[in-house]
Amino acid sequence: MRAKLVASYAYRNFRYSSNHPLRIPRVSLLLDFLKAMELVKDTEVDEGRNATQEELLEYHTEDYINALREADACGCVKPKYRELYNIGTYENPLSPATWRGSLLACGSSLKAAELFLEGHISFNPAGGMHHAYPSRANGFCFINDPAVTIQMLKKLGFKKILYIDLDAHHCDAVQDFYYHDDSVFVFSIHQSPEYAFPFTKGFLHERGASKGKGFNLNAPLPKGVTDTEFLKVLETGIEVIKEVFKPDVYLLQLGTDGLEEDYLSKWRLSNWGFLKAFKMVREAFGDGIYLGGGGYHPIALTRAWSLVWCEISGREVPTTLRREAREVLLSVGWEELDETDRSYMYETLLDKPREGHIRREILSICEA
Ligand code: V1P
Ligand code: ZN
Repeated sequence: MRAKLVASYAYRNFRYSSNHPLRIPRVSLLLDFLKAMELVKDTEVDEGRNATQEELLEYHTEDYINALREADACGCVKPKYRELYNIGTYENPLSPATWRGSLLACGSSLKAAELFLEGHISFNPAGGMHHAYPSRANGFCFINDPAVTIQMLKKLGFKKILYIDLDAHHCDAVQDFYYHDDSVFVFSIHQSPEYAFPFTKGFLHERGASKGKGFNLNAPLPKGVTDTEFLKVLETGIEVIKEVFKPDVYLLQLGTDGLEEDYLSKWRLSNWGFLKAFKMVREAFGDGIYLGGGGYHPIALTRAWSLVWCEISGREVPTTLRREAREVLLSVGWEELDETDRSYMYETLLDKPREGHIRREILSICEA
């Protein structure tokens, strides 16, 4: 039983507020879908754990962590904290997800790393909150589980840690924290900051500084990216990393917001391309620690993360959906979904590749 899905129904109680893109019950939906598809056994599910204060303080500041805890306890955010810590805002609202949900999501990434070190292949779909700064919430993220986990691995003695981020948004806070560090290589493929959040970071020329020079790699891509372009860039990035870095361990952030159906990005990836990208990373670097990330279309993300789960648990991707699984998806009642256009989502799990020609812009990024 090597594969472990670090996931829990507890997130049902830790939802973001209404109207927020993360209000959707992503983890429970994935669990319900996989169960309905008979793709997961109870023994393969690990409920995760909360991160401890000590673990959080390896990355976050004590004042910030105390403010999150305090806000959760009183159900309110002092204006001073809103200003200082960017919590209680439209993008980073106060809800049970702010502290309790983030604590479990972060502890679950730590648990995924612990399971990995015990010989499992683990996936924490609630992880990958790559925008949270040491003392500032940012881009829906309050606690930076990738960085807290990397800090734990460093403490355990890992000398070369690779972080790959496939989310459609650049991992600004992770990049910043390890920018001067040659023991953590950060590689991100994302929508160019010229047109997408976080707007200020993620440019091609950001290659790390001082000791960390050469250990940060960004691939900022234009709108409309298809599987062909994305995979070409990933292939090039992997080649570049392999020339300079032999990781002892790697973490892979698997945000699904680059999928065509997702309304938070301008990309056009199919879940075939997403799965292929996952396979390419595994082929290059072996098993790793797998984290979720963005993903705002409930059905698209459930299908994509199910493919990841099939891959790590050694299951063949089913060609059709069981009736029970179709009902799980239909019960989502996703208002953005055009049921005629998107009916394929209820029929199969794996889409066809979304191919396109490779634009000159993409080739010049690969050459740079
Ligand atoms: O673009 C912004 C803000 C608006 N300000 C002027 C800047 N925020 C983004 C934040 C995206 C966070 C993504 C998180 C992750 O990387 C990891 C979990 O996926 C944003 C976007 C956007 N398209 O990038 N906010 C929203 N969309 C948004 C949409 C609807 C309701 C609320 C926020
Ligand atoms: Zn994202």
